[in-house]
Amino acid sequence: MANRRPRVFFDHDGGIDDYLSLLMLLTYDLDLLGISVTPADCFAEGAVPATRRILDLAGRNDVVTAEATIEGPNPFPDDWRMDSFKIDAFPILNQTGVIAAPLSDHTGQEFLAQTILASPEPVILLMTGPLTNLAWAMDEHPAIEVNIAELVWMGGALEAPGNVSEPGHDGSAEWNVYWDPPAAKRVWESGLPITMFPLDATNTVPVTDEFLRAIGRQYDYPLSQAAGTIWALTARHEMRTGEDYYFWDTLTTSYLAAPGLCRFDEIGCDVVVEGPSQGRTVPTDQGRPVKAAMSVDVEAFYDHVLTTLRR
Ligand code: AGV
Ligand code: CA
Repeated sequence: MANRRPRVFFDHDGGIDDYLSLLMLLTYDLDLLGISVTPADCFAEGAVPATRRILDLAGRNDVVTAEATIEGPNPFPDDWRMDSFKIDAFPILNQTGVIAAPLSDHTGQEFLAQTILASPEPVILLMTGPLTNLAWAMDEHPAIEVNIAELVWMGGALEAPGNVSEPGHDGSAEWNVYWDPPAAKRVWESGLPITMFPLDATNTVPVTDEFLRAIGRQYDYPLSQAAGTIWALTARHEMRTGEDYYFWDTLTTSYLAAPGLCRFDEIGCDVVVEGPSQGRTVPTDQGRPVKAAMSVDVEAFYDHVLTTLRR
């Protein structure tokens, strides 16, 4: 019998919910082939060891992590990127002072390409940050495209307003596109099947005080303890960053185990690469077809997260 577990490569960008996505992913019934860390919503010096420490905590030091080195044109605020150092310093992740989960000799972008090329079966590529490494990999190693079964991506804002509020920008873009608009455009020009989780869907699932209390009540489970501590960093997020914290990347990740939690539309979509709307994803009939999550079974999703972390 062939091994039917999905083969997944994870590219994340070290934001708070990127680590929570990793914790969830590690509980799912799939083969995690490797991880690349994009230096976008993080500093790689914090995010790479934090990722490896989480792998150690979960008993998964068979998974290799690699540090990607390409930077997009529109940097994230340093204050947000600093959260990666806080998570890397959490006592629960620093009990021994050694990290067992391996670090690749390759750059993250090369590791992503080589891992996908080497896979005997097509890979699901889960990306919870900018599309930079995929765009690079498709230019440098065009053969990877046929070995990617599906791109599952947190990014974009279709009917919903964007979440970028930077000088000179009109606010219509979501950050993962805005960090590197040409990368998104490059991926759009490919033939890859794209399943995206734009703000239209993620706006319906904020991290609420009620959710944090529910996680607190299941602190006997080590995974809930680690996740709850990470989530606590999102407290009063709007006072720091001007917006609430959402289950952006975690909703996207849940698709790999519970694809029925969202309702999807097949739509045409374009990416704006320059000017005041750069990074905007525009729905248009002439655009490139994508499958976009547009609404969520909200209570079922919160339940899914809580159940997933009871271990
Ligand atoms: O736009 C959402 C993406 C997700 O991948 N990230 C955070 C999630 O990891 C960027 C982002 C947008 N607004 C933010 C973000 C905020 N207020 N704080 C931190 N990151
Ligand atoms: Ca992210």
